[in-house]
Amino acid sequence: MGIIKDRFKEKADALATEIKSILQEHGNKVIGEVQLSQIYQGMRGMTGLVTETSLLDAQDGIRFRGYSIPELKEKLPTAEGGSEPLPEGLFYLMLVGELPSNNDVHHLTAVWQRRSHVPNHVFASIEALPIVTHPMTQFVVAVMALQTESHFAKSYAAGMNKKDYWNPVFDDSMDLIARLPRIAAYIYRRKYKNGDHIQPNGLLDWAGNFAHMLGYTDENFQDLMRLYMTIHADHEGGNVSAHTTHLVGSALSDPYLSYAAGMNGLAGPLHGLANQEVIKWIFQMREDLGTECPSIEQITSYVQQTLSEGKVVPGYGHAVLRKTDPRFTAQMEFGKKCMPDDPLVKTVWNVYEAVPPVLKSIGKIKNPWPNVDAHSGALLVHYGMVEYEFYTVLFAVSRALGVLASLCWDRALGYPLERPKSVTTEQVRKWIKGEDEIWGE
Ligand code: NMX
Ligand code: MLT
Repeated sequence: MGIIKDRFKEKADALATEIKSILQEHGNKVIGEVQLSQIYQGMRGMTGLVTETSLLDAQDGIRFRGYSIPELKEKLPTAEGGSEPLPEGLFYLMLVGELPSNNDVHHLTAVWQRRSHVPNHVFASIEALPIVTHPMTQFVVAVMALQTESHFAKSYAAGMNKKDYWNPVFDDSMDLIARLPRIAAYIYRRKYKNGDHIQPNGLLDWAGNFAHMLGYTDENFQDLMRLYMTIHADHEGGNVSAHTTHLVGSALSDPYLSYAAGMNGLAGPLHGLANQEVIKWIFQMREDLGTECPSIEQITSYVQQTLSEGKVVPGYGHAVLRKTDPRFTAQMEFGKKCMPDDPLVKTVWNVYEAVPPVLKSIGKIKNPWPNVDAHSGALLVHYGMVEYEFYTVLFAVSRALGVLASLCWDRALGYPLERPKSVTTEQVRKWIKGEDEIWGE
């Protein structure tokens, strides 16, 4: 681990020095203005955070340290016999800021294998929950139970110089990422496979081993997990899960507490839970229409019905993106390569034809195009993973890579407590009348 930690620290020290001089010279520059509507409407379009790991462009989609998803597929190391990027490589790229060598990736696989032990009390905490408990709730409870292992919490309690915060945060992040596949697989096997658990395979990479512990032996499923874990890992800093992890971490809550908080946000239907909602919605549509492969016309009127009932069309729309999500496209390409005739996957492609014109016709929806969640479930169903309530847990395991790499940067760069100013509508009323001011310090 020493090598990657040392490289990270070297990069972080250099950036900290650069940020200091940027702020000394340009700290007073104005980067934008805030309109009243923005503070009532979810701060859409307001720049208020710095996140190093990735950047989202409304038209082109996500770039991880400058690399698009097609570029990552070309440049990141793959597993032997596989063709999708190894998420270890993406993590290295987000953490260190450079493309990894094959050795770097193998090193990370070995480190995560070594650190993957999950203490028994975590499994006991999961077992204490009724089996009907949603998998995301079981997952967050397990992460909270694992917090007993936090190096940061122990070091802070013992007394630690603030310059050293990054070090135990780094160790906690590595431990947590290493342990999450085991926890997630345990929940899956507990809830859906009669508690018939599968021991880890120490010869496999992080995502391949995760697929194995879930109980899927098809090599294409392992490759799907590598792709899935790579493309869901990060979406710059403002999304609910990344922002929450960063915010809670800014109070010096340790990585277990911070990540668990972020994942409670991912569990919301407008965020990560949308992946289960998409498949639930398509299953319901197929049942209601009495056909496995509804036509584009049938889907169009079903979408109109969904909207008329005051519900969202899951998997469509985005707070920042204004084009088809490249993560959707990457999954569509996987589908075309591995399962071009699958009826559910074809339905997802028909939904892609049907939904945007309907959403465009309403006028108010800023992005009528599909996001990552519109496609993921159908690929999983193809391999037999039909238990859609589990899908957000897969998203959560992947998202750990991005939000924890960012948390390491937050502490290494010495970022302070996050605490924006709020106002009351009473103050807004007075401000409109010119009787009061709205300003920060
Ligand atoms: N279906 C129906 N209505 C929608 C949709 C949609 N897919 N997308 C946006 N709208 C509505 C939205 O609810 C709002 O209505 P109102 O003014 O009545 O409150 C209006 O259109 C304007 O919203 P936008 O400014 O276009 O979108 P916003 O930035 O507020 O929200 C989402 C973004 C992602 C929350 C929204 O598009 C949505 O609810 N999509 C469906 C859920 C989903 O797929 N979420 C997953 C996002 C990706 N992820 O993994 O996190
Ligand atoms: C994400 O991956 O976090 C989602 O697309 C939501 C977002 O970016 O706001």
